[in-house]
Amino acid sequence: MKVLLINPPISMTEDTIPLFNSAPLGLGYIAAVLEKENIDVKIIDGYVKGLKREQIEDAIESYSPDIVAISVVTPRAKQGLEISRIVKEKRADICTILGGPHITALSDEVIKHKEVDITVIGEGEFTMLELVTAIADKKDLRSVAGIKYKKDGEVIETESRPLIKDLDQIPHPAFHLLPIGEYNPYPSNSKGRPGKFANIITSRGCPHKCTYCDVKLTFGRSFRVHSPEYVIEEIEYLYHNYNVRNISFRDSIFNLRKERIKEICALIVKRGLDISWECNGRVNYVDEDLLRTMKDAGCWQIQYGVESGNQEILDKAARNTTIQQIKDAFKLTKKAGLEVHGYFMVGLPGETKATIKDTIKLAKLISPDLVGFTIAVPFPGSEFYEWAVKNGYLKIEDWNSFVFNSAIVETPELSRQDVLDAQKHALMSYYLRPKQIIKLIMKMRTVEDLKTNIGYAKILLFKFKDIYHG
Ligand code: B12
Ligand code: SF4
Repeated sequence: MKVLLINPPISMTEDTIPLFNSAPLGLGYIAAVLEKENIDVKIIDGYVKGLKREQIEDAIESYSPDIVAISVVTPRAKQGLEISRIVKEKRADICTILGGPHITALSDEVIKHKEVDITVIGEGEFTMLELVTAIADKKDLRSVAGIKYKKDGEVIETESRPLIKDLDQIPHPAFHLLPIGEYNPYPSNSKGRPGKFANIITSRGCPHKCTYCDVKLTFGRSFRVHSPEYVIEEIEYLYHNYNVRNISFRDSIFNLRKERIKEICALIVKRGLDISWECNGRVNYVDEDLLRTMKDAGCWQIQYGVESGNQEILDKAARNTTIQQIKDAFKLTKKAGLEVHGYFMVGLPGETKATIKDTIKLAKLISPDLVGFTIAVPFPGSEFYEWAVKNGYLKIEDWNSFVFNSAIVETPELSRQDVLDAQKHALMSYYLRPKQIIKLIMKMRTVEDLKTNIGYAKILLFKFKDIYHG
């Protein structure tokens, strides 16, 4: 059995290499599980390579797989289906399997497409292994939990698959099948080390209930972790085999369990790993002791989801954070000598022009080193999506538009144009302040930094849409 795993590109026809990118770890884990059982597997990252239709066709032709399995996030739903169609046009006997966050949310809708044979709901590692084995042995698929498939024109849903209890039983992602060296979330990072970049995940699931979030569908509400030893083994592997010196921890909440993070930090120091790293953090799990330990172990930046500067909007979104916690976290993080990246949103339920002003005001007050003002996207499966559909507020239903720089929701308080204008205004008024410009200039250490900042400035002033491209 030959299995081809594909991460779809942004567009099948245009040049679209994303500005920021990271490795598709979901496919990396699936490939590792299959390889462990001696199954022939290959990954094509069409996203980072900006592959077009012809290149994908060539890849299918030259590898000649028995199964093509595609990873689908909502804005890549059309591309996922198009790749399935290409596969079926080439060879109707190739089995097409779709998985990923969008499929987990809307498997019923996707399985109806004739070019799709199987949809996978939730975590894909062991489902894929069982599926490939069952297909190879020509067994009935009914025994494979967590899928929908078609038999004699009828859609069959199997029993649901429980979440993977012990994450350490999953082998490390198959990094050797990915183009490590082509990934980078930041074109340049003055705190970075010379060497390559890689993203890793140390936990799955989140106990919080933010109404715009769909992560619960795939990973559930229980927080499951890899052991610190597993995490260090992965970093050491990347360090010694790929010269990786810059790590991005992409967990939804990296800092949820303080003692665990301290253990990971202690191991980084003990093993003499000279790395620079950054992570996603949540403002309500921060303290000085933890931040200092992180800094001593090579952390240079924390990215916090602030979302709104208005307490009512935060409460409506069930963020379970307060404005005071946000202010404290930013203060403490800066005090510990770390850079802070603040993610803000415009257009959450209840948003008005006045609440957007509160958000811009808070951004200027807490003054992150980098800010992102994204437009809130109602991903299928989230309460935000249900709210938008129920009230008739979802104005655009083209999946390609479910990206953070596209306004698809309109409420009586805010038109789509209001949301777009607010996002642009927020970014401009944040960055184009003398204080912020001086701060950026002061931080520049290398010619690379200068080039990057000129690039950002050009984008900000002339090609705004490219900031959240992808
Ligand atoms: C790191 C990250 C990125 C990175 C890398 C993404 C990548 N290539 O994997 C970057 C920065 C590039 C990125 C970009 C974007 N991202 Co992103 N990202 C994440 C993040 C934080 C972690 C991803 C990760 O590694 N997860 C761990 C792995 C193990 O999980 P996984 O990828 O979901 O895969 C598992 C299952 O989904 C399933 N599965 C996945 N693919 C397949 C395929 C098959 C065949 C099968 C059987 C199973 C399967 O099995 C996997 C293993 O269990 C997630 C949030 C999260 N906690 O997951 C958001 C998330 C995936 N991103 C999201 C979005 C929206 C985007 C963007 C569209 C943002 C934008 N610009 O508008 C782009 C699209 C990128 C693309 N591929 O086209 C959304 C997707 C929501 C949705 N319903 O589609 C998420 C869930 C966050 C959120 N709720 O907002 N992202
Ligand atoms: S947005 Fe973050 S904190 Fe909120 S539920 Fe999703 S993963 Fe958890």
